[in-house]
Amino acid sequence: MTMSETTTTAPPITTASPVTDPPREKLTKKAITADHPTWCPGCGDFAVLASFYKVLEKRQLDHEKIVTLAGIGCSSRFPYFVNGHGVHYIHGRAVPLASGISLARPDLHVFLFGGDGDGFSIGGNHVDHGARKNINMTYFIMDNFVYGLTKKQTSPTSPIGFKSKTDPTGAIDQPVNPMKKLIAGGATFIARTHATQVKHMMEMIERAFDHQGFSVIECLSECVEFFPDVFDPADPKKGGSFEVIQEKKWDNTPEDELRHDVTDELAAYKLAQLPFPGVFGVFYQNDRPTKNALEKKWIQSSREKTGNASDLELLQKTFDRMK
Ligand SMILES: Cc1ncc(C[n+]2csc(CCOP(=O)(O)OP(=O)(O)O)c2C)c(N)n1
Ligand code: SF4
Ligand SMILES: [Mg+2]
Repeated sequence: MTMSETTTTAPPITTASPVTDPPREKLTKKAITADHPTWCPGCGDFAVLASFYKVLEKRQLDHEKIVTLAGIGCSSRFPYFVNGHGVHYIHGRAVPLASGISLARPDLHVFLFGGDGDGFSIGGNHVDHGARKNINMTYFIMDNFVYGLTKKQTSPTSPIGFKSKTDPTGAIDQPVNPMKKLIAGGATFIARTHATQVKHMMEMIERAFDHQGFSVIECLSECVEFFPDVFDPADPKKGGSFEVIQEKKWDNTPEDELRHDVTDELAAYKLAQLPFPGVFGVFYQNDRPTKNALEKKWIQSSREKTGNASDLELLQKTFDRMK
């Protein structure tokens, strides 16, 4: 059949009454839950998953726009347990994957999950670049100070003296300070929480989600199998103290002088220097433009220079140049 024949037999275009979308079903925990989590009983990561479900339920995000991504590790099994778009990707490489998705589909909610090894060891370099480029995503790092999945090797956050399969006589290397690394890297939202503090954890997830840019939360999440009780000093139920950062209210009171200005990079650095277990909450937040926004602007201005040529026309021109 020729083109002209097709045109003559095509049905006329009608201007029928507009189709209205059916009302959305409420996003419930049941709808977001996928496989039963395979973590060890008591693992801190369960609380992170429960908090994430609660935030999704509370915020009623469009189900089809939820994307969960991860590298490799116990914590990185996260996307299996969320009913949505998701990828359990390559160890340490989830930030570049998330960056591509975030830049290509800015309408999606890109959530990234992983461990201390995934984020600060093999993926450390990618975290730095995601941070400096300020690519829009919410990155949740479940820090248990150990490689859990591979059964107890020293991780970049393991404290000096930690005995593991790779350091049977005790770790001797200076650990990474996640807050300092993220501040120096250029992340524009940096927070710290604890898996036993569900309310605080949810608040941090919501604030990170609301921030435009590279938002990271470090969450102390106990590996009950290979590094038990290490986070008790920050768990009031186990005799510790969970000290929350008091943020400035800008209310001109003398008390406010002492409160933390989240836009002050040096003040954030000072908080990050505090000895373990340190403090919890938002260390740093900054409204630097995202790569998503800058790239969008650049694409628009580049397209204007071509007289708003279509993708096909641009491709054709490129091929013509190659002839
Ligand atoms: C390229 C590559 N190197 C090493 C591994 C082995 N490996 C898998 S998970 C992991 C570390 C996981 O530790 P972490 O990211 O802290 O996650 P956790 O299991 O503690 O949640 C390692 C070394 C791998 N899968 N791929
Ligand atoms: S090995 Fe540790 S991190 Fe992995 S599931 Fe078990 S308790 Fe959790
Ligand atoms: Mg770990």
